[in-house]
Amino acid sequence: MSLFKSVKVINSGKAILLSRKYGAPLRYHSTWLRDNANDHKTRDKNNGQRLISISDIPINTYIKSAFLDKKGKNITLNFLPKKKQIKFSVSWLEAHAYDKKQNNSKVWTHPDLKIWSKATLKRVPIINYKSAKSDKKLLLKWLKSLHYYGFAKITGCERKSGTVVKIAKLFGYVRETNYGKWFDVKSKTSAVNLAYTNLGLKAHTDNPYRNPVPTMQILHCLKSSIKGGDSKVVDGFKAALRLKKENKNYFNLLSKYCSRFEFKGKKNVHLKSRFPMITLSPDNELTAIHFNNRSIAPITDVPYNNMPNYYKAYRKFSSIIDSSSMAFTFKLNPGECFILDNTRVLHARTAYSKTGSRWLQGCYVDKDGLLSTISTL
Ligand code: NM2
Ligand code: OGA
Ligand code: ZN
Repeated sequence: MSLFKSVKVINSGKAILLSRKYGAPLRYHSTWLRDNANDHKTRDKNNGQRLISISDIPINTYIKSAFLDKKGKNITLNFLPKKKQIKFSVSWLEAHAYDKKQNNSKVWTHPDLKIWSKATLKRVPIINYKSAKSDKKLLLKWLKSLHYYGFAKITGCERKSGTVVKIAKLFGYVRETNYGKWFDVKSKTSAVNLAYTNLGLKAHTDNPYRNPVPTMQILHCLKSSIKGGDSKVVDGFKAALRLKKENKNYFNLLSKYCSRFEFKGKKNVHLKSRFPMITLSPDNELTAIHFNNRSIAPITDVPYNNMPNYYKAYRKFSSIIDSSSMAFTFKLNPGECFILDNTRVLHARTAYSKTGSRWLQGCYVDKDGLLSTISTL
């Protein structure tokens, strides 16, 4: 039985009205409908890409007549002045409806994001490397959790150099940077980056001095026989929401004004960027956190009168991020790795002893690959 009752041409052919058995009727404009035709003259039959452009659609496009088939599943539309017949499945139209109250659910990130703190992160999404390779269903479930929590672990990885690239290939493509396709995180003398020492690193997002920033990071442990070097992750969105709740003015300052970030490598590397520490979409949804005390450059985008309060806001945000109620703490053992959404989840490590050895390998991957893998698995 059909859930669609009728289709009617309205507004002198400038739109149609689709009546449904359940839910309010839906309207669609003639130009929108013409643009979204799915015939072989509008879209290539091999790759589905659009063959027409907006200039191919007459400005005065209108619908002369509209019919719903007997089963109530498809409609046929006749367009003029450029004669054209287009069929739509009503379920496709319903899935792409825009004639509705714009709800406030997340559209930039994902409505199912799980915002967490130490107390609410019940279980870390975890998978065994072998199962991730062999069980597509398990892999999909884990990748979705990685997306929703912005953090996940893998156990049972090979303790071999370069394994981090194989891990990246589970869901995406390595993003090469000045640090290489992948990099060793080891204590070195005259290190180009503080990450390559045995110092502690406060919670940070990686490479905020790069635009675009790498959106995911993988860190894989090969050796760990030192004292210290414990790992910590913090949900930056949770921290931003806490700041908003505790001091709206501080939240506004950190999202309105850009901070500056900079990194100078040994040769041929000088990266600079500007981002708000708390980045919002034009419709005020949290989309990214940029936070890294080691790479903040002189901040010059805040007007003189606001600078004292901006620094108070920065201090407050930093203290929320560092508060023990926020962090999930763990020890990364050889053969384990963790993956982060670097636009959201901050990571930290405690300082470690000079005796013993510690060897991690890391690489960057972009999140679009993760989302595409989730969509297609
Ligand atoms: N490393 C590990 O963003 C940063 O500077 C953190 C990045 C050197 C690639 C360290
Ligand atoms: C890094 C980093 C953490 C660690 O390399 O970016 O944050 O545990 N390392 O060494
Ligand atoms: Zn880092």
